[in-house]
Amino acid sequence: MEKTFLAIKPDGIQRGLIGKIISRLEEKGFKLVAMKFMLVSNELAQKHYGEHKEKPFFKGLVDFITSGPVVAMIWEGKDVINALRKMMGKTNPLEADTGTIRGDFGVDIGRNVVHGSDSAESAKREIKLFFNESEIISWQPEIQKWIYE
Ligand code: DAT
Ligand code: MG
Repeated sequence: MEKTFLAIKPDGIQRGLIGKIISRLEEKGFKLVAMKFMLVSNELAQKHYGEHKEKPFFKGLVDFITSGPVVAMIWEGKDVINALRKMMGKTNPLEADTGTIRGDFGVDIGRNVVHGSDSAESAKREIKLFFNESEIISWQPEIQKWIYE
């Protein structure tokens, strides 16, 4: 089973979307294994978005992600990295399909509600940036046998 990192950004928190977003992932059948409500420090934001350091939107992105609380989570399941990227939708919410989180809840690219790891490598890196090993819970949902064959 794969793990991925998903964060509800400050716009999602301010707009009261925490419950709706988490519900979609629970209803899909993925398993929550870590979660915290937290402020992202400038240092953590710079590391997290390191790949975009040279981009013109980098400063705005760091200012935004540090502007208020986020919900940081780890989700586990079959092909979960790719599946959550699909459930999030394209980066620009106006291009994201209806039925996706960004497609249903967002308008502007700089207010696109969620972050999700885009590969196995970034999932590993981002999980390590946001969580200690002891914060990741190994548990067996009773419903699992009705989700996986
Ligand atoms: P994603 O969040 O879909 O993985 P990304 O990694 O390319 O997208 O970019 C990270 C975040 O940076 C994205 O969620 C919103 C912001 N961003 C990306 N491209 C942008 C642009 N052209 N203008 C403003 N913000 C942008
Ligand atoms: Mg990305």
